[in-house]
Amino acid sequence: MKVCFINPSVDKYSDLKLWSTDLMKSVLGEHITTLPKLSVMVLAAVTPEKWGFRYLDEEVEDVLYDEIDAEIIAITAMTVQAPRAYQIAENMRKRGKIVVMGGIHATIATDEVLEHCNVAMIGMGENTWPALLADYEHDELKKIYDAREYKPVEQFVSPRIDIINPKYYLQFPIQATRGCPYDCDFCSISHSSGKKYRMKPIEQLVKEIKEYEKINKGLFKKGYFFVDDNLYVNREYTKELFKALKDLNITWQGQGTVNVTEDDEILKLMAESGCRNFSIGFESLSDESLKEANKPKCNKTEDYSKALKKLAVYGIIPAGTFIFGFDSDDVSCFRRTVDFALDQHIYTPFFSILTPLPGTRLYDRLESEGRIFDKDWSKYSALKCVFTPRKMSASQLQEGAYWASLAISKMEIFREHLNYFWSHGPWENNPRLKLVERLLLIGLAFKFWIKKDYRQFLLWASVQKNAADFNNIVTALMLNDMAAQLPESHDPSTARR
Ligand code: B12
Ligand code: SF4
Repeated sequence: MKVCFINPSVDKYSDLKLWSTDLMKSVLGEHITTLPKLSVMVLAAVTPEKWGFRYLDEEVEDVLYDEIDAEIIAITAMTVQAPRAYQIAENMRKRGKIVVMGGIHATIATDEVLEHCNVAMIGMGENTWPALLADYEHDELKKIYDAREYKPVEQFVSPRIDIINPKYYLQFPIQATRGCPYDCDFCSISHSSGKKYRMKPIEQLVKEIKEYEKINKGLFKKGYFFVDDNLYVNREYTKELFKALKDLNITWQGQGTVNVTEDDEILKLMAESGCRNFSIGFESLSDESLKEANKPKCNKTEDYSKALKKLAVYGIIPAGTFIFGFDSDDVSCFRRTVDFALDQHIYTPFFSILTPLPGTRLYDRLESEGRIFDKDWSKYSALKCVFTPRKMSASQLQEGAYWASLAISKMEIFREHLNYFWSHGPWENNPRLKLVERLLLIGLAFKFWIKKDYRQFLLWASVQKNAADFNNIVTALMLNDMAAQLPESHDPSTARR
């Protein structure tokens, strides 16, 4: 008996690609993406040994329907992946396979999923997935498996690392905690992870990282990506976690709320533990928008700039997420946010368009007001406007968000930010580039010889005395390349000539 787990691709079917742009493919290779799916690695670990297990990540492989010999096809999907998931499901069902879909979209749109798949899985899969396999063996398959009807998943299952091909991925996913006690209007977390904050025993996480390290060899070690929504909810746990990571000699990136930067002891430990890029969910510069979004009170706009400065002082690249399109946002929000990101040297700001994901309060409110005009889930990527905003038009929102992303992704801007960032170094935890890394930057500059701005940026970085962290330097190229796909756009607050 065999099962094949599929992660449907977003990039292959989208006009705006996250990683696999032509330029990136030409440098990194045809088959590379950010992360493997942690959900699949965890569910592999609770799959009984008698079941053969295959992980097919469509971001890096093709779904060759007739070559898949598994009886059960299990699909994991967030909302933006649902349309592609349904195509795969229908093609598989035509070939007599049992198709099961789980993950956040199956949890919130169960009836829709059942129109395309044999089985929908609601909630966390650690208990429901083995139950489904047992039922299949006894020919007693149900249509819905709802985690709420099983024992609550209190303990963390460690992922099976042997099911992934590390050469496909730029980073490895890790998870220390699950859940977020806050309740932001636009966020799906209460459906996927729940409000209760659960913490993995630190020894278990350390063991998992040591397993990853066995395959993380070579001159350029890959970094880790904490999929935790908020790494700073339980201070004592966070402190112990960072202390434990320190000995592992890894680098990582993660995310959390602004208040983490008020805590110097935690920031110091965070830097020492290998954190190189920390993303803060700023969401908006407007107190009114934050209130509307029910963002936790710890997100105070007056703290933003102090928070960003602190990260740089400790040698952590400041990153942050912003959302455009709240009811109180008018066309001035784009320039205001871009100016802030530039002035405050946010190296990797991520601008998204407010998206009413099904199952959220935001969705219910906009739907009841008749403001959602597009329910093609493939557009629910936070890069397309699917609703009518209050103080601008949908096209202004989309154009403004694109203009903002383009405005912050110019190579000379990344250069200015790095100059500022490196002026705080050198740091003990984030050491200056080694000679071999400098040579590699020069090598990359040759590879990009015809792209003058990349070439100049790489050559410049390679000779800066305090230059540190190879990965963050190269990230600038990726972000610039991603932004380059966006249509030429104008700031909607300025009249067009
Ligand atoms: C990592 C991540 C990503 C990665 C995905 C790549 C990857 N390979 O993982 C990246 C960074 C690319 C990403 C992108 C986006 N993401 Co994202 N992402 C996450 C994040 C932080 C972690 C997911 C994870 O690994 N969790 C840990 C695993 C163990 O848990 P899990 O995935 O929930 O899986 C469990 C259950 O869902 C279930 N399950 C899952 N699949 C299946 C399948 C079967 C068959 C069964 C039985 C059970 C099952 O069992 C698992 C174990 O309990 C989540 C938030 C979160 N904490 O979950 C958001 C999240 C999934 N992302 C979200 C969104 C909206 C996006 C974006 C669309 C928009 C954006 N601005 O972020 C973009 C898409 C852009 C694009 N073009 O791809 C939303 C999804 C909401 C929704 N309704 O779709 C989430 C929930 C965040 C949120 N705050 O709302 N994301
Ligand atoms: S703080 Fe972050 S993870 Fe928590 S509910 Fe708000 S947006 Fe979601």
